[in-house]
Amino acid sequence: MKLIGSYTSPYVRKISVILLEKGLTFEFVNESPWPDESHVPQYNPLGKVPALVDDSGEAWYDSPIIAAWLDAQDATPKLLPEDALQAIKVRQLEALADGVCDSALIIVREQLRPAEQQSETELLRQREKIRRGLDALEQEAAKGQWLNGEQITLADIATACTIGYLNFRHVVPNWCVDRPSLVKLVEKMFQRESFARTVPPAA
Ligand SMILES: N[C@@H](CCC(=O)N[C@@H](CS)C(=O)NCC(=O)O)C(=O)O
Repeated sequence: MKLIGSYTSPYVRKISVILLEKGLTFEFVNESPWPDESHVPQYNPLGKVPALVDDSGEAWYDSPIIAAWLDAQDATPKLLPEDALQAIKVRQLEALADGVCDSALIIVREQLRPAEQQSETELLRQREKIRRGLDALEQEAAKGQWLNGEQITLADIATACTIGYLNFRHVVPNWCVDRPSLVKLVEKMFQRESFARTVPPAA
């Protein structure tokens, strides 16, 4: 299996963590999606990472699909519940965490533009999405040991990757204020070997 991605992408990190948690061996192909000459579109027509190439040569994207595909393989632990409705609940939490990350990425990209071209309205709009998304995750995290009950799931991994990205890019540096359950959850996640091994390189 080959994982096409960059070391700084939170969505790629999510897939690396899943592969490590499941003990699956894979080759990491370091490929930036941004340059014109990027090879990423060979694997994903949308030109985004991650993409996963399986042993038959088929390419899978985007990260929620790759995560579901990996969970459908034999390896354990299972990160989606067997119960179909519970699995949808976990995938919705994954979408929530990924959505917060999407907004963080938009902010980072917007801030790379010359100051006079940046839209304060857009930045505020994305910050509001992040605030509401994190508040919703805090509410879920306050309910139990993990986001979906007593077992770690894809939702916990996606959430910790998103918070890891907020920390890495210093987006909303005060995200932890008044969100004690989320802090507790991600601190627990960051202690796992899979997270320690996928810390993004210093920017
Ligand atoms: N929904 C996608 C998002 C992936 C994504 O946006 N990846 C970024 C890197 S962090 C990317 O490849 N961006 C390139 C682009 O937007 O052209 C997923 O979950 O895989």
